[in-house]
Amino acid sequence: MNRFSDFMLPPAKSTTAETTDALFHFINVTSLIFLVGITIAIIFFSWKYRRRSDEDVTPVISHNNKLEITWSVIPLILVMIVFGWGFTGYMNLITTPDDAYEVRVVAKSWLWEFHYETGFVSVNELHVPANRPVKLIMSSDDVIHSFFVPDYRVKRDVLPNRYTSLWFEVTEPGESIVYCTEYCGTAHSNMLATVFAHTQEDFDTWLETAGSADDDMDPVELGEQLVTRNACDTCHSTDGTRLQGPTFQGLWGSEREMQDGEIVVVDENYVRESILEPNARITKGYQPVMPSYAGTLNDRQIDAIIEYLKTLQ
Ligand code: HEC
Ligand SMILES: [Cu+2]
Repeated sequence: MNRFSDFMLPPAKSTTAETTDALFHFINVTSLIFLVGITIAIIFFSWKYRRRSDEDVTPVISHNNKLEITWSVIPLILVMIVFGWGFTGYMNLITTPDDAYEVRVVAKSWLWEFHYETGFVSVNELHVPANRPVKLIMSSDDVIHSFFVPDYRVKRDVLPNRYTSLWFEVTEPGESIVYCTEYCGTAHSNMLATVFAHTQEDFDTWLETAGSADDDMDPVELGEQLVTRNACDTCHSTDGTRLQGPTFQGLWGSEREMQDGEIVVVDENYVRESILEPNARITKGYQPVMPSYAGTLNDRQIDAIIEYLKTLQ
């Protein structure tokens, strides 16, 4: 069963995954048994009752009580088993344990933001303690996204103007991939994140040091890191390639034409405005798809990104 299970599904890394998998295998195996049985019966009967001569006449059979009850009751039992099992699993998935550790999730086209109790925000990296229930309170800044971690067997839509939540308990420290599983535009397939499950102790240390590690870093180096950490590089290249957004190469100090014809020189204020209010002015030839980083990046971080952009000539 284990080998079969590994072949069918990714490794199960949450406490609720086993119930989900058992039900999945039950439905699959019963369907397979019926498929094979019915196929064999069809082939056998069409051979056994084939027409042999012109005198062959089909007998008239109006009904058969025993047979009809059997083929109604057996499927009813199977369906009730699937219902009971599925309902229990569903109730477990929607009832969050009381002592859950809460993380706020904000989805934006096309990245995931994770806000922790300390005010620290990580982008496309979710850090959680293992062996403790974690509750995600999720909403979207724009269109409908969906948070899906195959390893944990959990998935829930993330909507604008409304909170949805989801919980899981990771069984051991490790990494798992998060997918956006609601088609949300051109870079939907890049909307990935990684969950890092730590021991409670490692998690506490991580949370304590997260963010403050930036304090004594060189601004250019910090800026470069922030561009990756905040997924700017999914839309902006540094080598001249055009992605969703204009390349950062040679951007600093250049003249840019806006959609309304206005000419802007890329300076500190323009970069700052682009990061906090990307839709205030849209660069000509591009779509207004950049998410706002207001509340995610602080002044020091914006300064660091500016210093980094200056080096990309
Ligand atoms: C989802 C894609 C996306 C992400 C992520 C993104 N941007 Fe943008 N960005 C764009 C697009 C598209 C434009 C051009 C349209 C506009 O002006 O809004 C743009 C414009 C800009 C501009 C102005 C460039 C110009 O030529 O006028 C700057 C500066 C900028 N982004 C910086 C950033 C930084 C810094 C980050 C990360 C903190 C970031 N962007 C993340 C898509 C993105
Ligand atoms: Cu999405």
